[in-house]
Amino acid sequence: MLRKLGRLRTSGEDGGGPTVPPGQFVTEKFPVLTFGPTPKIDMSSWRFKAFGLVEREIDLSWKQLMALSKTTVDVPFHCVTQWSRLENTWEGVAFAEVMTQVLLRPEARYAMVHCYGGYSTNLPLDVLMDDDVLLAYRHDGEALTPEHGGPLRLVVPKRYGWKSAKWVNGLEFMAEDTPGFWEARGYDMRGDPWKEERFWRSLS
Ligand SMILES: Nc1nc2c(c(=O)[nH]1)N[C@H]1C(S)=C(S)[C@@H](COP(=O)(O)O)O[C@H]1N2
Ligand SMILES: [Mo]
Repeated sequence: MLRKLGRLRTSGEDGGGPTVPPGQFVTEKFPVLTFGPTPKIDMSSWRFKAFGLVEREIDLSWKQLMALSKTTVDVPFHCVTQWSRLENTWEGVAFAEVMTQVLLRPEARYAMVHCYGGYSTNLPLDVLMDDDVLLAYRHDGEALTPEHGGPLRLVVPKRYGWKSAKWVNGLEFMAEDTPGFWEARGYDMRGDPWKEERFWRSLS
C-alpha cells in the first residue's frame, strides 16, 4: 500500500528539511522493479570486471570481492515511479573500496555499470565515490534476494532507483557521459530525486 506523504519532518526531529523528495509517496514495502526476467546467475562462474579507461583490466571472483573490507549504510531508496522506501540497511563493499583495486586512466570521468541480463546505467565517478555508494549483498539483515539484485547490486542512494543496478558484473570507465539502458529510453542522465530529474522527454 502506498500512502501519500502528508508529513514533513520538522526541524525538531533531524535538523529540518523534508525527508521525501518532491512527487514521491512513502511505502514500507519493497516493490520489485525489473525490466525483463531475473537473470539466473551461477556463483562458480560469477565475475566482476573493470575495463575501459583503466591502466589494467581487473576480473574479480566472488571470493576476491568478498575479501575487500565491508561497510553498512542506512539510506532511503527513491524509485522514479514515485515510491520511496525510507529505511534501508544495505551491507556490502563501498564503491570507493572497490576502486582501490582499479588504476584509472586520467581521462576517466564516468562509469557505465553493467549487469547480468544486459541492463546498464551511467554515473559520474564523483557521484559513485560518495561514501554512501556501495555494492550490496545484504538488505535489512538478510541476503539480497535474486529479485532485488542478488548476489550483488549497486546502491546509489542520492539518485533515483534505476541507477541502483541489480546483478552488477562490471564497470566500464569512460571519458564522456554515455546513456545506459533507461537513459537511452528517455530517463534523465543524472536522476537526482531532489531536483526531480526524472525524464528528458515524455515516454510513450
Ligand atoms: N539489472 C537491473 N537493475 C535494475 C533494474 C532493472 O530492470 N535491471 N531496475 C531498476 C529500477 S527502475 C529500480 S527502481 C530498482 C528497483 O530495485 P528493487 O527491484 O530491488 O526494488 O532497480 C533498478 N536496477
Ligand atoms: Mo525505478
